[in-house]
Amino acid sequence: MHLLSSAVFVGSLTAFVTATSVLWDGRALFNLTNADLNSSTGPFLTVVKGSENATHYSALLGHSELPTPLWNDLLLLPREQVISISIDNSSVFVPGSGGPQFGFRRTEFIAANNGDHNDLNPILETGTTVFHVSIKQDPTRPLNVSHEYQIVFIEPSDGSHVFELQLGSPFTDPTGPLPAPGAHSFKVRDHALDVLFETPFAPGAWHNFGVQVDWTQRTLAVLYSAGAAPLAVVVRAAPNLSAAPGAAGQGDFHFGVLKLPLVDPSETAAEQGDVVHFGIQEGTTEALLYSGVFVEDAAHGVSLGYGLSRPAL
Ligand SMILES: *[C@@H]1O[C@H](CO)[C@@H](O)[C@H](O)[C@H]1NC(C)=O
Ligand SMILES: *[C@@H]1O[C@H](CO)[C@@H](O)[C@H](O)[C@H]1NC(C)=O
Ligand SMILES: *[C@@H]1O[C@H](CO)[C@@H](O)[C@H](O)[C@H]1NC(C)=O
Ligand SMILES: *[C@@H]1O[C@H](CO)[C@@H](O)[C@H](O)[C@H]1NC(C)=O
Ligand SMILES: *[C@@H]1O[C@H](CO)[C@@H](O)[C@H](O)[C@H]1NC(C)=O
Ligand SMILES: CC(=O)N[C@H]1CO[C@H](CO)[C@@H](O)[C@@H]1O
Repeated sequence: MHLLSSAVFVGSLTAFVTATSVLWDGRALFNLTNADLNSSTGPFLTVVKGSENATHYSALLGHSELPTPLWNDLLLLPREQVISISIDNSSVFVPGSGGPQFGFRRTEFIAANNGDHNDLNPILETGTTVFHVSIKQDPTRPLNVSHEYQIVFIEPSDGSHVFELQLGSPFTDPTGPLPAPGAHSFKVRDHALDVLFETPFAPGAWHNFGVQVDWTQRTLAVLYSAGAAPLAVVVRAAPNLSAAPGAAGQGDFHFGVLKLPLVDPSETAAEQGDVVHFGIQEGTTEALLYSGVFVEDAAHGVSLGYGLSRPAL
């Protein structure tokens, strides 16, 4: 196996091999079905989407696509299905209040146990926990990096994000030159929207992220690797003190495709500042591929892939 000869592997020999503690597992086993997605049975609440059923916007890809290799079983065989999550012009979410979100196009999965996220969130968001996710391009349905995409985030009820993974050109009012510098890169942003880590979204490869949240000290740390390499630390624990402590800082763990609009010069100044309800959307069909989504308790180590782990950061 080529890993044995890689410098990354040699560098991680100081890591220890141990069983870590998975708090919620969103790696879609082969017995999870598209019907389960429709009904939010299993690990995903699938309500953040447009008016069509969940299977219009998402699919479990069975054996047709290989997941990130980091979490394959000991025989190197995949133990999870890739999930495709897409948006089109019908992807207008209507929340419980506030009216249809015509500014956004969005499809997101939320971590849950058979639809129950409220009981799960305090378990995932206490102590020090690590949010793992791997992302790959869907070459047939590319994103439009002239827009901003928020693709992974934890959202407390105030609508802020404890951290987020972002792609594309950050929304600005007025619109700046497009695409913005770094539009083709993933950005891991903290609660204050400062960029902690940036790396290019190269086609054809899985991009593997682990974001460690210390919910008590309110810090963030980031691990990353591309392709088959085990995770490596790219950001040591950095303060994230604008995030609220305690229950007010806890919220749903989302992953998917949330596309922001561009400012529409024909709309009023107030409308131009209201990204949720106004602005320009082309209505194109776009998608991302996900695998390796799970949350673990860092008290038992941070998983790096291939059964390796390291102490919390
Ligand atoms: C899928 O398989 C796992 C592991 O064997 C099991 O725990 C789970 O209950 C199964 N899910 C369904 C929906 O059958
Ligand atoms: C999900 O719902 C859609 C719309 O009702 C339906 O066409 C599709 O067959 C459902 N998929 C499964 C696997 O049940
Ligand atoms: C989604 O699926 C449910 C259950 O199968 C069905 O009652 C409903 O009409 C479907 N909605 C759409 C928009 O297809
Ligand atoms: C996309 O949806 C919006 C809102 O429903 C609608 O106003 C617009 O005409 C649609 N665009 C296309 C290209 O279908
Ligand atoms: C991408 O977005 C820009 C800005 O709105 C738009 O001009 C362009 O036509 C879009 N490209 C596609 C393929 O939709
Ligand atoms: C990296 C970093 O320090 N990020 C932010 C975390 O929260 C503090 C307090 O609000 C901000 O000032 C930092 O910029």
